[in-house]
Amino acid sequence: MSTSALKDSVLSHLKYSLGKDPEHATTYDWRVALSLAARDRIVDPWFESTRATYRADAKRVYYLSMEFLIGRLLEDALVNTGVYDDAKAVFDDLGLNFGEILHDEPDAALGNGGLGRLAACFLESLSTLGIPAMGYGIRYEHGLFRQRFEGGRQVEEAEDWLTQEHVWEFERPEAAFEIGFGGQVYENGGRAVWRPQEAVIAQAFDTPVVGWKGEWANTLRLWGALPKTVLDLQRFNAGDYAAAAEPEALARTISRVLYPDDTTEEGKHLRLKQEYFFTAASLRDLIRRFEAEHDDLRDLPKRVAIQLNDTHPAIAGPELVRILHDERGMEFETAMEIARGCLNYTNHTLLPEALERWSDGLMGYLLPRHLQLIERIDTAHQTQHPGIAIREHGEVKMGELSFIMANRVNGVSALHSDLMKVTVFKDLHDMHPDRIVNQTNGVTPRRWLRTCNPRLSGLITDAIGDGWIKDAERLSELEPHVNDAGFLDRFVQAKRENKVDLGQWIAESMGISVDPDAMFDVQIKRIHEYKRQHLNILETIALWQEMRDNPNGDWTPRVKIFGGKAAPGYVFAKEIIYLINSVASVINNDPVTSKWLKVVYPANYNVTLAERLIPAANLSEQISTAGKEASGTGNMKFALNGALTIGTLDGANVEIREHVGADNFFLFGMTAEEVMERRTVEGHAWDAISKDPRLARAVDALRNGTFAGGDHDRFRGIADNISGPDYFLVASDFSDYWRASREVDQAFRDTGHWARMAALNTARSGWFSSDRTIRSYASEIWDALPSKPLRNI
Ligand code: DL6
Repeated sequence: MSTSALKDSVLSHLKYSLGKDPEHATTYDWRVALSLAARDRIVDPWFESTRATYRADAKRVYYLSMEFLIGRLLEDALVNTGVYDDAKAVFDDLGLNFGEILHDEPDAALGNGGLGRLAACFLESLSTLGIPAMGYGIRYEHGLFRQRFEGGRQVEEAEDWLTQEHVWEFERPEAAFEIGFGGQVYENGGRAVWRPQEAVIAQAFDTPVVGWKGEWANTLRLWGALPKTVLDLQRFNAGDYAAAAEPEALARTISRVLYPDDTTEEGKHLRLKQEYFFTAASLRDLIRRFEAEHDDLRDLPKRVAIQLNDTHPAIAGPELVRILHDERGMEFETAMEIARGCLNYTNHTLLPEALERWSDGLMGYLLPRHLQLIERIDTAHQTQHPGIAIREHGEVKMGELSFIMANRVNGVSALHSDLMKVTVFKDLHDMHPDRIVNQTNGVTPRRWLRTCNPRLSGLITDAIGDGWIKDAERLSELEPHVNDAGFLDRFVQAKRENKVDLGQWIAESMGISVDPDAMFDVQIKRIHEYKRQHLNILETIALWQEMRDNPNGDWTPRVKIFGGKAAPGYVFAKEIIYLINSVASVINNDPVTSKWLKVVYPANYNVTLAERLIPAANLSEQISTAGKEASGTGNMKFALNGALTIGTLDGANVEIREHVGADNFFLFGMTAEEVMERRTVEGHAWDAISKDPRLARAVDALRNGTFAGGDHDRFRGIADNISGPDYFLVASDFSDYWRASREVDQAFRDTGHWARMAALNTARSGWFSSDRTIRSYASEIWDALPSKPLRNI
């Protein structure tokens, strides 16, 4: 499409969709007009994709996820449909700041972290590969909370992305289902009949997700909760206005907020309602679609693959059995077989506290028929495979339920899948040895290299053409260029310019000046003890202390950058945030060390901030306690963008190291096995501290008020934890982390060698594309084929 056609389209939307003339249009107006013009370009391939799917009678993939952390959509849409340069030209021509317009878009923060972002990458890859698919989730009115720091402490504020029009979605009032809760189960003619006590309407909102080159677009269908009756007119007429509006308020609560917690469950009643709400609506929707084309529900597994993203949609098992058995009159065994033929389950964590369990009481209260069916599923399974129960101690274990109801169960990295087999699902794996398969995570190279890092992606395309964008493993064609001094210079230049941009942003938004030639050392992820941001800050403290001891030393300058939110109820994680900010304010104001060391912690880490930080990183901190991080996906984004990793043998770090080469990765710490062994050593933390004076001094600084204006108690909790129970083995891994960090310092000084290692990370990270992951799900789990690409633009 030509620039002038795009310009006409933008101006036309400005006038006819927004009712504004260019003289009075605000940044918001221009952004919406451009988004609508871009959306117009997606609608035709979207319709065509649907038609092609029907024509081919293709198997469909349904990805059920409580979270889709999609972030901003405009830039992605412009890049994927090939009109980014035209759009920029249009706005240059209009004399408007294109960057400002792109940055006006709010982040759609419909997820907590890795699990939700993975779902977003998967949707994009499904479209790029032309696999007929649909993402199903919840249209939260308030996404993940906004984080602010007040005196260094995290403060949460409601996120309100939907106060502006969400221009990418299409409301579908006709796609609506009644979803019930509570009530009783009756028997009628030998069949169970569930009569819910209350019901809400799940209504669909569709967002097209376009793949690379606009060849295919799938749908993200998010359910919003609406009341069956908007207003209780009798109460209204009686003058009780608040009570009259109650039905609406209660119903809407279901899709009001995203639970801000990715490891523990809170607000259990509402959370279980949310889970059933979107799962039940999605199943009804896909069955309706199936029945529009096919007669026999026994064919469902041939036509439909359902992926359960974690246990959150695990109620899909009993719900599908309920529909087939209770509503359609199939034998229970047949219903089970059909359900199991369609369903697959991805596990994202081995942390016991994150594996969902629902009390029989709550399940029986909200979903009485489902509880009965779960009992029956449990009995049927135990008859064939005695020894493991779905229900235990008055609770339903959703991991076990998901496993038993699934055709395939997958972990998200090789190590994690192996550990699943010997830990959380050991017994079930022994009974069903073929069920667990591994699918190592991936990230879309369109957003996480092509779009977020135009300098580096431009350089790559100049060197090897743009085939890598669709086939990221072709990044390996960069390998010969890694020996070319000219290429390496440009590689270093691209990174440096990204660092200059980030440095400017840090200066403007935080008032901290950083040296773009210092090492940018980044740890961005949710704040959690197992991710060990406190190990990083402890090493920072020890380094600062050594610098002060030796102010004439030849130190390698570092900017330590942190980003991440803590679950609001997770007290220890919030203490870690407070500590990092307190350390930052001391170190950043120390004239002795300020030329070598800075600590930067921008608030409100989100997808957009990740897109800013990752391209500018030299070092990626992946320092979780081995065996605890299921995979990680940030680790892949950093490597793809030419950052070197300092990391433990955890999650996908293991595979990243194998791919980029051990020489291009800074390894430290205990293995998962050593971790388990070390925990059995009494006094392990104290033992580690007594052997490492550096560590002892750093821990002491937490106790003597160095970072708390003399207050000895403020960080005592963290110090006591590190030197006491230290479940995540911060103390025991400290010395080796220190050693590896000093190796990093040395390596960074050899700029030529560092550049080569960084470029090799990019060249060898193509395997971590989510296209590879999705191809593997398609062949090993879903038995779904890509459909033919429709057109080239
Ligand atoms: O699989 C995506 C992502 C992994 O990369 C992370 O390692 C893992 O922590 C994360 N899990 C979650 C929450 N899990 N639960 N429940 O986000 O999944």
